[in-house]
Amino acid sequence: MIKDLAAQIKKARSLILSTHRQCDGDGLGAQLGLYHTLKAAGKDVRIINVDATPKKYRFLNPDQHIQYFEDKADFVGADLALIFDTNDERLVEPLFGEMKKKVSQVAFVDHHPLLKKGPQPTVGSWIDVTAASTGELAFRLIKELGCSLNREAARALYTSITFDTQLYRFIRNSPSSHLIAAELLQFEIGIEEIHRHLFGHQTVQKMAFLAKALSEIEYFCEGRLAVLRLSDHDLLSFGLEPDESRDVIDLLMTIETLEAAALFREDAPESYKVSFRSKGQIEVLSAAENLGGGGHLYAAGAFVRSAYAPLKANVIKDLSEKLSKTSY
Ligand SMILES: [Mn+2]
Repeated sequence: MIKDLAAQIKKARSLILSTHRQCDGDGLGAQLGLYHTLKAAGKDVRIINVDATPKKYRFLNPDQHIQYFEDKADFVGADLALIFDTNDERLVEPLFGEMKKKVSQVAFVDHHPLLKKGPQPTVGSWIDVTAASTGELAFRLIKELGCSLNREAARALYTSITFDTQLYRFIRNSPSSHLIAAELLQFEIGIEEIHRHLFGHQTVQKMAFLAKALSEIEYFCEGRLAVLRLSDHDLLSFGLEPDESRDVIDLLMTIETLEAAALFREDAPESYKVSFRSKGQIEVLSAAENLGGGGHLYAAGAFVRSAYAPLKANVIKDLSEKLSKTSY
């Protein structure tokens, strides 16, 4: 619970903040938001992430504040570690294993449902699935601690909330995202610039990549299901990093007839990041869990080692069965 967690943070002499690998704007903004407030309050706090920050977040100066876990010999423990935007320790490996050895307490701060098949969060974690973003949780934690916000923290938290709600489209029927954003705006954080960094920075190469990728969408279930494969060869040949394919599935979901979509991003030969989205008629979390992943009810994913054809057939079968049980 939040009160217990705030007490742990107050008690800790040293803290580490982290997030899942291939971080996104939510986990990154939440950890930077808490980092800047705790630092200003004089705490010994470090951010250690599993891998590099995608370049579109450069405006938050991540490399000035974040250490990247490369070598376990260099890893210095702490009293408390907080891991944002996941409660699945597998997404924090190999850092998580070192934390278990060298950090007295590791807690997740997250808004994803607990996995039905998979590891459970550590004792003392704070999971609230009603929050539309992890930034919202970080904001509430800062308030609970009685710390004061500053401009850098406000920019990071605004990034988190705006990214995960996709410009306030997915707010889980709660005014919280807007109310918090309104408070953050008092710091003159340059929101239009942030929106541009998050949603308006497509490159010419990205557009060329999209033109090719979108021509390869396959439709099933009378246009209610779309499936798309992005090959690592295509990403590389257009000079893109994997993070730049993150918004492709959201683009698919703007197709009016669609109820659900699956995106297969090939990270290496026969190794896929599968992403699922649904507009709400069917849940897609169980489809991700069947592949050893997790996520939210209507937005989920998994890392899978498999050849493409059987993986795709399996996913289409699963999703079309779910869709067949719903009405148009
Ligand atoms: Mn999130």
